[in-house]
Amino acid sequence: MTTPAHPSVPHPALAAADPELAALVGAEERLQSTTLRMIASENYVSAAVLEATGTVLQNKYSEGYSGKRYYEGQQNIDLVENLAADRAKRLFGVEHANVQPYSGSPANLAVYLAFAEPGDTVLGMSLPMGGHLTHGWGVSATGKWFKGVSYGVRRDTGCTDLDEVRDIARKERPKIIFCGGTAVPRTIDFAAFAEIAREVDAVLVADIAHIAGLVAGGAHPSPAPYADVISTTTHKTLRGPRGAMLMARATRAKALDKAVFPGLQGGPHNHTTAAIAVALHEAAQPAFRDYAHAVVANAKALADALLARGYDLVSGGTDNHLILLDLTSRDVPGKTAAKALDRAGIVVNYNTVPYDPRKPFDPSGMRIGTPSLTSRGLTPDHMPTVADWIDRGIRAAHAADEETLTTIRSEVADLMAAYPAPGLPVGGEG
Ligand code: DSN
Repeated sequence: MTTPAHPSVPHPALAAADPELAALVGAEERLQSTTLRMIASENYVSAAVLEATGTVLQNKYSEGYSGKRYYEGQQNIDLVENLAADRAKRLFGVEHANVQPYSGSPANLAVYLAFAEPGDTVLGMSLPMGGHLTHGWGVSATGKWFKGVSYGVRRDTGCTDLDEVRDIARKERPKIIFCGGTAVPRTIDFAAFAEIAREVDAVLVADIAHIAGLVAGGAHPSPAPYADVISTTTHKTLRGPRGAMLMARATRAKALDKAVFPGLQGGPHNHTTAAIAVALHEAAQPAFRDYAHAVVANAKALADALLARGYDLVSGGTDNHLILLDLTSRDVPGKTAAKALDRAGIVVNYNTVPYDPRKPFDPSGMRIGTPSLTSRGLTPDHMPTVADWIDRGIRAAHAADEETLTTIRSEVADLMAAYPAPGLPVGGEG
């Protein structure tokens, strides 16, 4: 048995047992603490969520569902899973919640297993237009084993044309229709999608992975009255651990549960289930509603500040937590800009823009999100400063001006020091 390290060390047992790994964790804590994290799908979990992921629930196998397990010793695990599922049902206003999917892709795969046969047609938003791989895109198993057909956005508006979706659905008669995606800056019209799905007798899946926290906090309309299935990850705007949930009306419950287990997965990750329960509890508090609205207010303020600096935004702005910047007119590829901003302490991802003339691995755009910085307490008043940093960073990328990037990095770190990140040692003293 090794002697525990000094208790002021953030992870004493880890530091004692594996200093090499502990040093990497510390470095990541410092990175997350000192940078402006603007990847739209990321966030900071609370210390409580973080603690739940590190509990002894990690040690337990629990194939099956509460009350119907294939292993004994589930006295506590059943209650944990019930708590998470009940909280999900209450928060999202749904009849059934399965909290076992390991993450978003397995959750979506379970929907296929539940409601389609290999070779059936599925309709989703095209990946380069803002969709997700698992919505039937060709390189994904969902596009290889099913016939994926897609809708996009209009060239003139940057928004989805629901008449076009209806036309494709009438022609292709998909078994499943996905709405939602990874780079959709505008409100999703769940009612309109539901009407189309009903007309062609398709199962409507609302993939709200990106906006689940906004839905929970009342900052985006809910799909609950309209979608047959709601699929979501738990770690984006919802601010939970890396995991996923499938929610549905009671009539769809059996098929979904069977698809998750035993169809696709083995034992659920009970420590993750526990952390999901904590995150759902946090998301049910009044403060989370404020958070969700603040995420959107920050994104809108940032969009306005970028527009004022002459940038092109897909769809002209945002209704939610993300902005899709089209850098075509700036003559800086998205990847070059994103890598320069990374050196400036601003972490984003390069992204395709609709009708992108460039390749996905070197596209024309950048995706920018406000969930993480809002979790640190930044407000719309900070967004002109953030827009200035992004603008200066992009100009510096164009001019290969490393000095400016270094200057921005220290300005960013100064601001971040005043807004400690949830769940991290203060000041990133990893
Ligand atoms: N990786 C997620 C995102 O960034 O949107 C999608 O799976």
